Amino acid sequence: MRLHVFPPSPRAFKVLAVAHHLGIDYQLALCDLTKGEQKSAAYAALNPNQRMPTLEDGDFKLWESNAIIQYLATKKPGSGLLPADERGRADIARWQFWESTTWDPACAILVYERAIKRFFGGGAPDPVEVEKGLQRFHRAAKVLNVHLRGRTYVCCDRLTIADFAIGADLTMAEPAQLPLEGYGEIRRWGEMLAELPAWQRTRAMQSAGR
Ligand SMILES: N[C@@H](CCC(=O)N[C@@H](CS)C(=O)NCC(=O)O)C(=O)O
Repeated sequence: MRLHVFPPSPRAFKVLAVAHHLGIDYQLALCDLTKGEQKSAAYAALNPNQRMPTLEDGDFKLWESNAIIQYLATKKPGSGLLPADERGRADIARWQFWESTTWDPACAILVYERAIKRFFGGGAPDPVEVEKGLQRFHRAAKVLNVHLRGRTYVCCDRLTIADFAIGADLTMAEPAQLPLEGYGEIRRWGEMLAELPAWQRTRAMQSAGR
């Protein structure tokens, strides 16, 4: 299996951390966004969106980080990261969809404006965009914070791919200055995730850029 990723990105983090947690043997294919490698013809043949991450497993190609982590979890059904019961699966799907439609886009505005833009020569953060990001962030964070009250994990009373999906954005909390002060439940849950060996291994790759 090959994982085409740019390790500094939270979307790559999500995929790599799940692969590490499951002990999946993979080959890392660096898709260096700073060099525009996602735009090469070879990469576009794998993922026509010209975005990372992408998984290749033999002749099977899969993009969208949430689909990739579902696929990885199905490889190790005994892990419990994707429980078999229908309500558990629906609950996980709900939170993965929420992550890709609501949480990740909110975090991504702040990540881009405050942490990434300058590396791509985009200049200083745009205050209008930052304000938009903050409003979206608070709206989403309130939902997650209330949900986590009295729960250790997002779904199913156990660690699942939903924790990895949503938690991945917290790895950018510092550089993006995600305003987590008022969200004690999210912070508590994020600290628990940060203790996972797979999380720590992936954080090291994220910092090293590979
Ligand atoms: N919804 C997609 C988002 C993928 C995505 O936007 N990836 C970004 C990096 S985090 C990318 O490859 N950007 C390169 C570009 O837009 O040129 C997923 O979760 O896989």
